[in-house]
Amino acid sequence: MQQTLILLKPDAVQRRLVGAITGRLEAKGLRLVALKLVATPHELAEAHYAVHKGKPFYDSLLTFLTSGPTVAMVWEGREAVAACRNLMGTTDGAKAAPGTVRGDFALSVQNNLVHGSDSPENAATEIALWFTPAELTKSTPTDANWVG
Ligand code: D4T
Repeated sequence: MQQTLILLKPDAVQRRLVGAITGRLEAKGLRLVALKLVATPHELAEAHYAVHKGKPFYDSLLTFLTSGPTVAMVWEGREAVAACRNLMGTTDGAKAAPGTVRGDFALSVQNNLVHGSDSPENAATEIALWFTPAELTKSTPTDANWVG
């Protein structure tokens, strides 16, 4: 089953939107595999956003991600990567579609509340950055026949 890394960034925690955002992922039918609240070390933020190194917004992005606790989660389900990206909405909160997390709760590009892996390959890399194998639970959801 496909897995994805979801981060509720420091703005989501500070704005007390953890429950609202997590509730949407649960309601969709995704299964929670791992969850923790992280005071993100600078090196972890650098590794997570390595693809953006050198871009004008890189330094401020790292400052933002290390500015307060982040909720790190792994979610699992059919097409979990695409399903989460669709629920999140596009990067710029001002332009994200209503009904998405960013469309409903964000106005900023940087402070856009949530990160979701953009491919199964990147999900595997990112999950390994944020979690040890022992932190990833395995279970069979009791509603599997209903959710698919
Ligand atoms: P993440 O990676 O956080 O899920 O966001 P996206 O996949 O939607 O967007 P992204 O990788 O292009 O950007 C990563 C992160 O950088 C911030 N950002 C982005 C920013 O501060 N200024 C910018 O101009 C851009 C393009 C927002 C998300």
